[in-house]
Amino acid sequence: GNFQLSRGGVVLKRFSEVEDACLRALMSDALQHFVPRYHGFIQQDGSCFIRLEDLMSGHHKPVIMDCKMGVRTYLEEEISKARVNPTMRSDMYQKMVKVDPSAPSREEHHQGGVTKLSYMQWRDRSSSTAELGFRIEGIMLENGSVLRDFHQTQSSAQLMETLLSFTQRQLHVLRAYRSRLLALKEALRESQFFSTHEVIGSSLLFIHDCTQKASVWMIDFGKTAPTPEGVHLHHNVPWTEGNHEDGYLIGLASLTLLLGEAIKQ
Ligand code: 4IP
Ligand code: MN
Repeated sequence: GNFQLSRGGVVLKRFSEVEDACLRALMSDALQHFVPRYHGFIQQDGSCFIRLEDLMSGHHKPVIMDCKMGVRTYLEEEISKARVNPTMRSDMYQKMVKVDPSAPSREEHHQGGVTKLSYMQWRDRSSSTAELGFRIEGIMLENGSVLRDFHQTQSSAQLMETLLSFTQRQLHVLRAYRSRLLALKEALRESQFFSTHEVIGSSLLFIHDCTQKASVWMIDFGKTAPTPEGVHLHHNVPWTEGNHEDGYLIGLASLTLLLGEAIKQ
């Protein structure tokens, strides 16, 4: 998607002011060892790119899974946008009917469009996001092929099946992932960044290969914003409009639990 070519252990990603600010803060935070190294931004061919450590470069034929974290994947401002100035997105309507022709309301069918809010809410409800606090976005296999058809992977049983096939049931991989998540939980507890940011649309990237190496990284901070004055987030309670909660820790707990069960199987 956003990523450009990798050169010398660095990947380029289209510049975002929001993400740049997050990555800067993260480099000296308790989370620094869970985030790819940030090397600042550059101009190239008239566009601006951020330069990130290439997490795949230390791996031979890596296998990768991207899990988008949180109980919602849209910003609260999407709600006011949909109320004040609703823009009908035909591209999102198309994506929706392709997965489930019965998903749009009669009115949305009539308009051939949905608001971004409506689309994102449907995505969150019909995946494991709303209930379990994370969803699988994609998997890249050892041979480089990419699987993206997880739109309706919703139940714990479906997720378990996917986790087992992603790891090919290798115990050392499952264990390494689980301990990395436990370490992340500790780091999140200490993190100044996490206590002051609403983390929306961010992913955990799981990477392993045929050696013993397996790790998890926090990526994608394009919708991660400092919390408003006076708002203190818990990250592990339900979201209601206005409380800015992201449910990040709900997703982390779900993933940790699933890995624990996978280890026992
Ligand atoms: C995408 O939907 C993702 O939610 C994108 O988030 C989001 O970009 C897109 O919104 C939306 O169409 P699918 O994954 O179902 O295709 P992410 O970039 O985190 O994957 P935003 O801009 O919200 O980050 P649009 O408005 O960019 O189309
Ligand atoms: Mn995406």
